[in-house]
Amino acid sequence: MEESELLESAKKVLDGNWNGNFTIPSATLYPHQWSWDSCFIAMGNSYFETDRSIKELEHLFDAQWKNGMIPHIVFNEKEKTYFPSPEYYDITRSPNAPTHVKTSGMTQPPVHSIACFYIHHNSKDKAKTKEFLSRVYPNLLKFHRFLMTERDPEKSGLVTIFHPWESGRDDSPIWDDALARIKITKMPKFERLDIKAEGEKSERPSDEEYNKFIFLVDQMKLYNYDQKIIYEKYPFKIKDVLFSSILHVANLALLQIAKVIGEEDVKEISEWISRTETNFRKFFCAPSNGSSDGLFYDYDVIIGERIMKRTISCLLPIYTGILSNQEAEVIVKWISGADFVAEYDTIASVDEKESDFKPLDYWRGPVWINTSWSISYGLLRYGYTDRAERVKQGALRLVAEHGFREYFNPSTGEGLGGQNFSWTAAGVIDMIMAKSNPLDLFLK
Ligand code: 9WN
Repeated sequence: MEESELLESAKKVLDGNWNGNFTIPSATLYPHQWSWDSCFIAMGNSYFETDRSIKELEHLFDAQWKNGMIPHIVFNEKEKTYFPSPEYYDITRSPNAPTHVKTSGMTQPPVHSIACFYIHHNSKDKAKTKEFLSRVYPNLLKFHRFLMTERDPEKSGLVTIFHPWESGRDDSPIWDDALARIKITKMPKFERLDIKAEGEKSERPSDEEYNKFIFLVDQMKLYNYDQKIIYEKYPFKIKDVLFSSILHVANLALLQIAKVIGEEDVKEISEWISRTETNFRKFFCAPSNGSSDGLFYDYDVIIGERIMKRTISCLLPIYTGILSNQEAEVIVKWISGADFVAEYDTIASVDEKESDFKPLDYWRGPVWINTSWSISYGLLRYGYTDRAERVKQGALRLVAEHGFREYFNPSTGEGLGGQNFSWTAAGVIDMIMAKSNPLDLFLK
């Protein structure tokens, strides 16, 4: 398929999933608005549909909680095919929850400031998008502050997540041991709807994982979504490399937004940035006593240990600009070696040598476009132009040959999960349209 044809097909996917207020991730599986999906979607739309990308994000920000949390799902109340439903989340228990709209009670990776800056950078009407940035700056600042305080009482500059769904990588093997430690005291009654929709049941999280997912939601409800109480009593608390890496870039993007709108008081943001830079290795790297493999691992706050599972998150810090050239080189070796390389030089979500690797199972092996897309920009940033181009061209080929699918078999390229998947389309648009490395806009 020609590049121009692929671009037109990608635009059609986003048009088809737009419902007038926001873009759904995919028609059968995900009929509501998802937070980080909408950010990627807005980035794709920023080249041709400025108004739509603004509307998309403002719809999301309208559902922001009083404590600054941007929820991971904003529900379309007409849609009844997704579980957990708004009734199940029952956010009315929290005084922080919005009352005019139904949302989930947790959050997702903070791509928002990056997406907002993208919209302005790619727009033809800078006056309009400057106004948009002025409008949303308080939302963004409040969200980052929520993550840097409520989700980081240690002041490490690294974010603690309360649920695998907050990571955006639901059934990654990273969570296995932490979930195994959780004893379900009261089994929630529910019916899974995700396995009734499109896709094979074997590609989705197992029932055992799903029971824990719902039990954790029940625990959040038990504590009325009070972040301080949850931090004290909750059984699942993990400082996540991918989440924290994205927040670092988002903080740098927020500084750029402040510059555009003439906001001079950015001390707080600069302080967050230096906290992250100071502690990133302390929490996420194994001590460099010869046993370190140079990768970055999530940190389990409850047991005070790193989670030594080789997944795509271990590589993602190349996207942050925090790494030295030597550290980046180690990551590049992993990306170019046999372990993570998937069909057409894209990157698998789990190292194929890990015992938990499963090529068809969601975040346990398949290739996802958003992570390969982000890593290709990280590679470019550190001067690995050839490898970056291979990852990018590979991702485009994967989609051209196997469709706008949710994820892909790393060994065969076969498309899996939802069809006409929005962020896959958005990634394709951006990878075709970006004139230079977008990370250069933010990173020093
Ligand atoms: C739970 C919508 C979302 C993505 C996540 C992906 C998946 C939801 C689910 O779909 O998660 O939030 O029901 O499986 O893991 O990254 O945002 O596309």
